[in-house]
Amino acid sequence: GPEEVADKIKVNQVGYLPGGTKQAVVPAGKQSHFSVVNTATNREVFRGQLTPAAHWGPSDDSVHIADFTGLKAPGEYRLQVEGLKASVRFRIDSNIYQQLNAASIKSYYLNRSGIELLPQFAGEYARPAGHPDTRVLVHASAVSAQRPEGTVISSPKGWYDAGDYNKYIVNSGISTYTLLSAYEHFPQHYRQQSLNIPESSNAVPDLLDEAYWNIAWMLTMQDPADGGVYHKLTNKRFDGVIMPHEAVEPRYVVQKGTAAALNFAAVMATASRIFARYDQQFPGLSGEMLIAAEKAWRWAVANPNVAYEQPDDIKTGAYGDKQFADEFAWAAAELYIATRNDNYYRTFTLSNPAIGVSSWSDVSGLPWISLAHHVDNLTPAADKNLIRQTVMSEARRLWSRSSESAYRLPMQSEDFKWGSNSFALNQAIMLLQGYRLSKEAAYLDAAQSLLDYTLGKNPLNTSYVTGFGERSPMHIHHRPSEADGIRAPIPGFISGGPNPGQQDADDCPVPYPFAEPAKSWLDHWCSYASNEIAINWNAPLVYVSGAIQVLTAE
Ligand code: 9MR
Repeated sequence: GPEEVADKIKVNQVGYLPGGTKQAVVPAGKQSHFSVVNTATNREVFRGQLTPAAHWGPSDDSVHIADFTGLKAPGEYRLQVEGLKASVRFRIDSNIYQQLNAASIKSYYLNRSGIELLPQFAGEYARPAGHPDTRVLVHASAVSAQRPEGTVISSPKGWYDAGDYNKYIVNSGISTYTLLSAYEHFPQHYRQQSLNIPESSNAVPDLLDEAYWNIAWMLTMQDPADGGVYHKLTNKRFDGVIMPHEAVEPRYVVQKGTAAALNFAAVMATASRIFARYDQQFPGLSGEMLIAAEKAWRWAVANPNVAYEQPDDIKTGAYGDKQFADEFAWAAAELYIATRNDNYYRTFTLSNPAIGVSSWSDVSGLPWISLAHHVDNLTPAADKNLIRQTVMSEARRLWSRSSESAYRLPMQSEDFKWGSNSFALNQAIMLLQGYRLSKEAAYLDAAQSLLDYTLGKNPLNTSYVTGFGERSPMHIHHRPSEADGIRAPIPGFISGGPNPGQQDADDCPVPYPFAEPAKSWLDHWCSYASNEIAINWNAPLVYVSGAIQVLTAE
């Protein structure tokens, strides 16, 4: 209940790596010390001093930090402070994020469109295929000379975007890219991972097989006649609470746009360089992706300002970004890395690109992440110091916010928007780039603190990932999880998280228990504004859980 969270000790409910930083949050009180107790022996194994209490704006509460980084022995523990109830149990284990990382990727398989989920892969979440999308209508907003009204195209596969059953190119951009970058940055880790998906027996890493399921769909969203890319494939209205195979409303591709073309170009350019080494398994694919990327780029250059305008008869998600400078910079950078053509680098720098923490509408961090990863292999045209310094300055900005905060988080009240957990994890991605460039532990520690936050070290004492942690979401806004008759939601999904906008309040039969930015969350099916799941929110969970697992062990 609402009042029961304030006096709780908050920990990462999944647990910690032996070599990683380990922090808990303790409500402000008279005590100055904490202890950690092994649950098997009931013995105290660690004792430490609490930091002085400090106030955190986003939750309007005062807390101490308990740091037990010095405890490295694997085992199961609780953290205790005199006068308070002990924390939930947590583990220290050298593989602690492996299962989380795998489940966060497996959730994409479980959200696939156009395929039956077989029991051998999906277990109790097996279900018939939904949305073949082999007969999709070209909407009036998308007609062209070659594809007049009434034209039917085939656009199968892809992932459902979120708790709804539609497929959106703009949001596929950052989502697919983030998964591809996880692989590009940590290939060894992902080559060893088995997700038990239908493609697991091929010689391609499962993460790439999973990404390809969506990339294959994205490729069909390009009009071969002109290279333009449709904004989305959608119903006219959101479906009710039904399973995918029961949702049979007509499907449409809607309006080509600049954001769609550039997201498409960036993803295809990134994918073309990654799939190049799997030419045997995917003959010709890498080259095909690069051609598609450049065609989409040329369409965007010729149509630099086509914003998505939701047609009157279409009521589903808009993803209606109107600023394209960041998408141009991103696509140019990915095309530059893929082709080594300096013209793309010049186009990138000419836009004087800023850096920021990315989201579906602001992708300004992504080109810098890619350039920093490839910095030692770029052509002489690239300003390598600028690339390093730009990423480091953004990581430093986040680190300094984190170090000043009572919860040790860069998150400010204004970061608690729709999908706030993805803002937290995208901050972690940027901090991890700072660590990868500098090897200064402070950046890795700050990223760990954000992962801890999403897994329970937060004002609501809740792990936001389904199936992980002692207290986790049970009623996510996700049609299959709600309609399947199974009590537990599909595992491995991160809830959008606290959102003081509460845009769904009128659609909810119960009020949100709290209004504070970091506490404005409702674990109810009705809460699409705080408790939905989405491919762009899970992707940074994949990246961060995998990266911290790998980098801490090194
Ligand atoms: O993540 C999107 C958020 O930034 C917007 O404020 C919100 C309202 O337009 O839409 C969110 O995206 C939703 C999309 O439009 C449809 N599928 C579910 C997405 C997550 O709620």
